Amino acid sequence: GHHSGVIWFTGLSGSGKSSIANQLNHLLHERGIHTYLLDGDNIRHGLNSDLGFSAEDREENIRRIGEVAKLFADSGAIVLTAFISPYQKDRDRIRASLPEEDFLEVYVDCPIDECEARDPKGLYEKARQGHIKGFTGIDSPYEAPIDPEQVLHSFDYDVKSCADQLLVLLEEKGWI
Ligand code: GGZ
Repeated sequence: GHHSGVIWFTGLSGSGKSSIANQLNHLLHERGIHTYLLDGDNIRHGLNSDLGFSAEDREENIRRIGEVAKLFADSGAIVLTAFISPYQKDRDRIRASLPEEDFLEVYVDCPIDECEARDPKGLYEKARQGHIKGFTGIDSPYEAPIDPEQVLHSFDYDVKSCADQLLVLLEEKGWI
């Protein structure tokens, strides 16, 4: 058996959160571990399709995701969440609502210049041109985690390597 809990990825748009979470999800499945991945594809288009990117809407987005993550963790899964989640207090609130050993905050730390150079959806360019207002890292804040369980340097290490670092963490923590 494995330990259930929440692996909470946070980082800028384009930092690699989703790719790393997907890779880790795959590696855990290979080991027969029950996981569930929450990301923009299954949350912002469905449950949270009523929410935008104001500070209030981001707070509510993260609050609901935290509640859903807890439900899946209760069901026995290792839950992986991949959202910018820019505010420390919102992440702290979810941490505080779970047993201490059930929450791992993972900071996907990538320089904004690199995120902007990648710009997979062209959103940074739109933000620079003023076509998107309140874009994280451009004209909306990102609060880097103060004391995360893991920092991943996704500029220096590729997706596979970052996911492998998390496997080591999960083994050390006795989750797997
Ligand atoms: C940041 C935005 C914005 C604004 C649309 N600011 O690269 P992506 O496209 O796929 O990741 C970003 C995603 C962020 O949604 P989250 O639910 O993770 O954000 S939060 O945790 O802050 O609620 C980006 C896209 O949505 N996007 N507008 N203004 N990212």
